[in-house]
Amino acid sequence: MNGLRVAVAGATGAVGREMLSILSERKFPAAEVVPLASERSEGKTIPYAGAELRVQRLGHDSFEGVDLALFSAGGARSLEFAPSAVKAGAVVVDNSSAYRMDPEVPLVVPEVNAGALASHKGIIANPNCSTIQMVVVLKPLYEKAGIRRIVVSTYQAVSGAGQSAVDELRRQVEAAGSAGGSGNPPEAREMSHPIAFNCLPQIDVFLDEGDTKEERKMVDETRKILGAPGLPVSATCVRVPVYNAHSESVNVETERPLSPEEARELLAAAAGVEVIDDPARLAYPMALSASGRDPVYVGRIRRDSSAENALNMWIVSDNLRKGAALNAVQIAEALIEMNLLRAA
Ligand code: 25A
Ligand code: L14
Repeated sequence: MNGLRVAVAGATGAVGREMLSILSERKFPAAEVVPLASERSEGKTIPYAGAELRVQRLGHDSFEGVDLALFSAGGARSLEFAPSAVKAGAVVVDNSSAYRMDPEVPLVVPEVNAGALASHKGIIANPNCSTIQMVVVLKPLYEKAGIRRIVVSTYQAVSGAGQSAVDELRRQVEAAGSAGGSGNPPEAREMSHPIAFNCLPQIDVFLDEGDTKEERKMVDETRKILGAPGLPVSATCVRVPVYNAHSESVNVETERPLSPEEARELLAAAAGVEVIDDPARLAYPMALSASGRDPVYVGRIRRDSSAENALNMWIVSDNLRKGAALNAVQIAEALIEMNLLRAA
């Protein structure tokens, strides 16, 4: 193979920029990378592998000769433009929620269900960031002991809501600092309420039953990825004033007994997972140390004595990397390895 022609839709966004740097870091076999974004960014340059690439406007005609298209420009753009990319002969890895629950579309975390890629029809969906980091850890426990129920609460960074939300937290923190703590309450634009020095139990929109769409995505996507349609999953998703990396408190009830020691041993051997669990040294996963790194970190693994066969744990990962851009590039690498992606 002489190298692939790779398009990145949404290349100027928080996830898109990460996609470009991960493609280059991992020496992805790209002969050419085409950054696409909205007309706002047309003609600007963006760094890739030590060079500057000129951003082109995303259009239906952007995919001539493209082998692989990574999409991260929001669901509306994926619905509008991914079919054009497929028609032009590209395989699409889509980071939005647009196609995830489509039964024709594989929803893939390579460490968990790479086999699902074999049935793809041109579009592969990249799961929600909070779901990805949870299933990477739960899969080995599921295989060993079965899972009866999952209860998860998330502590999600602002980078998940895009570059504009990162800018908003920075603005609010700086405004509070310059007012000596006694200034006006910070103004909220990107999120429903101020996020600096606050926690917001709302990510994405509210649905009829009182859940948010983010909570619903965690339930539905976990079931689809694990191939466990009826699995009881209960999720509460919270935005916290962290710039990058999502944290999760996970309570899991297994079908068969599983000790914390056994769980630690399984997870120490699992692909993509790093165990940091040494309370005597005050060692546990944290957003600040996970940010900029690839693994899913797990710690605080302990028995929950309030239920039978129950464990508690704390899971942290970089939501822009394993939660989005890295997982998408790993999907593309798996496609190449499985001979499911060929240069046009
Ligand atoms: O539209 P939706 O469905 O509501 O969702 C879109 C939002 O979800 C984010 C995305 O992040 C956006 O906020 N998003 C989507 N999937 C995500 C996921 N899985 C996700 N976030 C996390 N996980 P974003 O704002 O970081 O990136 C948006 C990208 O989409 C491009 N885009 C938007 N509309 C488009 C379009 N592309 C083509 N056609 C359209 N109609 C968008 O390009 C961006 O690449 P852009 O040119 O409109 O925006 C570039 C502007 O972004 C700011 N910016 C981004 N990164 C930086 C930056 N500025 C400085 N430094 C940076 N590092 C600038 O303001 C620039 O002008
Ligand atoms: O479904 O933290 O990929 O706001 C994108 C935004 C996941 C959550 C998705 C956030 C969402 C993310």
